[in-house]
Amino acid sequence: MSKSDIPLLDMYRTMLTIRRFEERCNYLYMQGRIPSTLHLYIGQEAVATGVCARLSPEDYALSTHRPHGHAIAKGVAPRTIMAELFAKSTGCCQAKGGSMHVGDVNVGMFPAIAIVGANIPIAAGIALAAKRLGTDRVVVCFFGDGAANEGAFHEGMNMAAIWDLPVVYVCENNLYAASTSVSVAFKIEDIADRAAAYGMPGVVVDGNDVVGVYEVAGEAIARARRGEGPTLIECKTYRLCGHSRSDPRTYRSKEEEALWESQDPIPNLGERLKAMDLATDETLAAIEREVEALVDEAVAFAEESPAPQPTDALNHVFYTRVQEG
Ligand SMILES: Cc1ncc(C[n+]2csc(CCOP(=O)(O)OP(=O)(O)O)c2C)c(N)n1
Ligand SMILES: [Mg+2]
Repeated sequence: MSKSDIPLLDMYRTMLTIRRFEERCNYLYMQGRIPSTLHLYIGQEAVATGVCARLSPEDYALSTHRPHGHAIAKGVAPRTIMAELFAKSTGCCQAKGGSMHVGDVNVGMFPAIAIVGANIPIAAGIALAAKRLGTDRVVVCFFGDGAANEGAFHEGMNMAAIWDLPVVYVCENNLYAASTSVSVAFKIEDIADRAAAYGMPGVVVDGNDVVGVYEVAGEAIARARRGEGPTLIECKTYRLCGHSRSDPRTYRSKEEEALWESQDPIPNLGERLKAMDLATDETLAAIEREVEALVDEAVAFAEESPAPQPTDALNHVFYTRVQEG
């Protein structure tokens, strides 16, 4: 790889934006300023970033109960995500979604789906529509290790395979489904092995290495775009935070957490950028300031935005097709 081939600085900025955005969300949540719940993506930023860096705004992405990182990487404006978390009318779902449903179809980010595994067959359906409409759009479907043990995984993967649909399935194996370890939920080492059962390629990649993710995703997306069908990518990663708002994390050891903290994808990429002479400490500090300002602005926008009106409650909820003739 040559230095100019991969948008490393852009990906560093995106990863840092996701991290700082979510750290602020956590702080605001603890202050009681964000209603509902919060599942943070801290530690997994390299996955969303490396994959979405390969997508165009016309391509689609689907997410889960842990969607902020995917949404930011796919191009949803952080200020509209923050406003959504604050339940304001300027939110990306106009306050009807909240944390677990953020999205913006204008940039190809479907409102996230919090039913574990449910987005897998839906992604196949969207890919079928993209194919039948004659577009070259690709659909990326992010889900966790827990979703790979849902029936919807089998149905969606099989359908995508038999119809050679332009979809890339990205399983973020962060070693836990809430408090359940993959060691008790799977008899196999690699979830990607299941791809063989559907007749599609299965690839394992270090999900904390944004460059590795970018390369693997690039191949899978190009394959889907050529009409050659789906791929299952398993990204081995770790969430450096609790499952959701109140998680004492008693199901995992401090030693395990420390090991993964040493593999934090963001400082690791920072060091790599410096070693490659693509950045200095000052470059990285400037990106840090830029990101902090962006998050400050997102919070100010959310705070200043109006709450929805009671009369908005039924807007955009029902679709009525008027019969002609
Ligand atoms: C069908 C279904 N069952 C249970 C839940 C409750 N639930 C929410 S997140 C979660 C764990 C999901 O684990 P995983 O798929 O590995 O994603 P991660 O939380 O690790 O990102 C569960 C069981 C749900 N949302 N949907
Ligand atoms: Mg998981």
